[in-house]
Amino acid sequence: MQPIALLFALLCFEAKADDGYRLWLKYDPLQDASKRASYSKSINSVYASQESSTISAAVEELQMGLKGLLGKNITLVKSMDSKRGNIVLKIENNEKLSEEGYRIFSQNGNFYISSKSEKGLLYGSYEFLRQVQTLQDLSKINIESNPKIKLRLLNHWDNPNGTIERGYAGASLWKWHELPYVIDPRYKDYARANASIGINGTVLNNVNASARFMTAEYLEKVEALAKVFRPYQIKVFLSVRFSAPRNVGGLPTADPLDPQVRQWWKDKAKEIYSIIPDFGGFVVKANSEGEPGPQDYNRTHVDGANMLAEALEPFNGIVMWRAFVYKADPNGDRTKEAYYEFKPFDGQFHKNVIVQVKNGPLDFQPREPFHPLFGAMPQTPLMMEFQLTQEYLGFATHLVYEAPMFKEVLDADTYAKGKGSTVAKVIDGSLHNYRFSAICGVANTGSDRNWTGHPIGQVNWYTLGRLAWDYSLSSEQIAEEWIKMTLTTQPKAVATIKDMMLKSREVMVNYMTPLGLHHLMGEGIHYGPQPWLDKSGRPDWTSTYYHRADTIGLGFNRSATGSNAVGLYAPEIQAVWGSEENCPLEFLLWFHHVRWDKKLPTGKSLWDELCFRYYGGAEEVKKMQEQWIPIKPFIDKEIFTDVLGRLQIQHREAVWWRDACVLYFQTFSKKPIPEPLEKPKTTLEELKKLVLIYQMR
Ligand code: BDP
Repeated sequence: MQPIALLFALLCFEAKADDGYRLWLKYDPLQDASKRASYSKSINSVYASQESSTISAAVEELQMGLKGLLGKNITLVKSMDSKRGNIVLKIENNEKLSEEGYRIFSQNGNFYISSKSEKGLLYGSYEFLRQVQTLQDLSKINIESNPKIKLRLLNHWDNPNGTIERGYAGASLWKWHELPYVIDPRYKDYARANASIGINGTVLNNVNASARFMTAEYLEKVEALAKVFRPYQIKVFLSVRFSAPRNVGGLPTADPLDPQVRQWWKDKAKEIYSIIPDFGGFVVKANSEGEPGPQDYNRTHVDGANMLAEALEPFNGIVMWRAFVYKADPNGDRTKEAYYEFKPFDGQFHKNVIVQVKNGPLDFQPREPFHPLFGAMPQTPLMMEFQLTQEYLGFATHLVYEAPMFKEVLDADTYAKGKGSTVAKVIDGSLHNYRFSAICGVANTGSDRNWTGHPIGQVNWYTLGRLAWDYSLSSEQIAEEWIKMTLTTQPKAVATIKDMMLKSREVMVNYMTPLGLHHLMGEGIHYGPQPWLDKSGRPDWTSTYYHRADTIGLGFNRSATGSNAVGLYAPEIQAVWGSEENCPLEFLLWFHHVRWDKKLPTGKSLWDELCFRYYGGAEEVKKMQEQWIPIKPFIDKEIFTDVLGRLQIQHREAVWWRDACVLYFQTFSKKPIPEPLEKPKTTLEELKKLVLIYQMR
């Protein structure tokens, strides 16, 4: 080869390096040659018994995916090819399937994807591709699958100016200033990615909402996105600003009992549906963290939610009313407030209202007990809000696989109707026979080429969809699927990456907030340690409010002798969490103020255990770095280097967390760091300055 040609070839090769854009829909040729040959032999064409834009999307994906994976053109045939090897998309009645469910099976040398509706055909097609991507045996394939939760949503905290609240992967995906005229091809890829994991709705804008989204100008833009998402069965929703009738409607009030206000929302709903006929509905953050709401007019959450619900009802829209509310009370306990505010309203919400509850009673911490509202509102559909974006989990620089955290909450038992009344059964509607079921994740996507900043952050988006569809999937299975589809199918590399991912959340808990500690993050930014923070805009935004360290011990007493937040849970739970002796160590300091010298079941004193956890967490990150290095030959170079760099930052910062917390809590415990742990190389004073630098504008 001529040198110039060689250089060109090299450049082309370089250009092909994986930038992560294709997510888990990568469709590179399968590395396993024998599997590839066997799939190629058994798949020739695709045949669809009906036509629709959704079915076309499914066919297009199957053709594109299989072409990439198998290196073979899969033709769309107008009648079943007698040569066999057809993938047949077929609408048929099957009483075991819900509207979105599907069945995949093989018969007489053909593969069938069947469903009651085009929706199931779409989801089944992605499942078929997943089977190939993860090298499953197709010869006897027989899968029947129905989603466990009806509405499976992403919540984008995106602002009209392109910024994202708590977004760490670039700017907003939505280019509002270009819409509706310019349609970024990325919108379609976003829809494909979501459909592939069963996500069927997206809330486009921040819960701290701009009233601008209620203007005709913005509704046209929203419709432009809805149009792209429609074939992929993704409905759009908007967060609304409660004061919109005043802000953009020219009314003097937004009082939900004012007839003019009520009419304004009715007219607005009519206008929205005339532009976006399949619009999903509203999300509302009201009277929370300074946002406007019905209480501004001495009305209640029910008054506000029901007004909007009545406006949307004729069009089958729904209202997702958030329960994330808390008053600034230095003597109170923030973790109890939403319960007190909402529980009395059980049964009073209009039939198309669903109350959206964060997984824990505080705010997306690395570990929280489940929210006490789950199980406590049998007559009001409750939905789950998880946070995919890593606001309190080290942004996009720390590797944290969130599935174990989500599953811990979903699997938790509320005992609302006796043993086995899990949070999952509350939110899938089965426990209380709710009219709706829904789950959402605050998106971690942005304009970064790889969508999520951290290449492994993609898995958290993937996880939300997979768990929303079927929360009985294990963290392990979800990790394995994602790794094989996204990074590598080489067995040793898969096992190593999976191991890193599965432990990552616990590792983070250990170096940030072990033993039930919470909210020790830097003020406002929520990054880096600031356990000494004792003054802020509100008392419950400080760290000292939460950890309550003193010379006697550490932790927030939420037992019956303290705030009694534990009293909001079922008696079976109170008996465990409410007793310092029985409380599992992961929630110990969440519920109890424990003496420094208290001997724990591990055999260590609280102080020693705390130190060992902080040091152990930081040490584990170092091990993760060491584990990552040998997998280099098996994954893309660009992704390898990117993750390695992030692991280096994560290790530095895990040490930062460790040192800051241990040195600070030591000023109360007055005890030495136990042997053989090495003393931090920095001083507390130096560390205090560091977080301030992070907070500088
Ligand atoms: C907090 C975030 C804040 C959000 C709020 C919410 O710090 O930016 O607006 O949650 O969920 O965690 O409304």
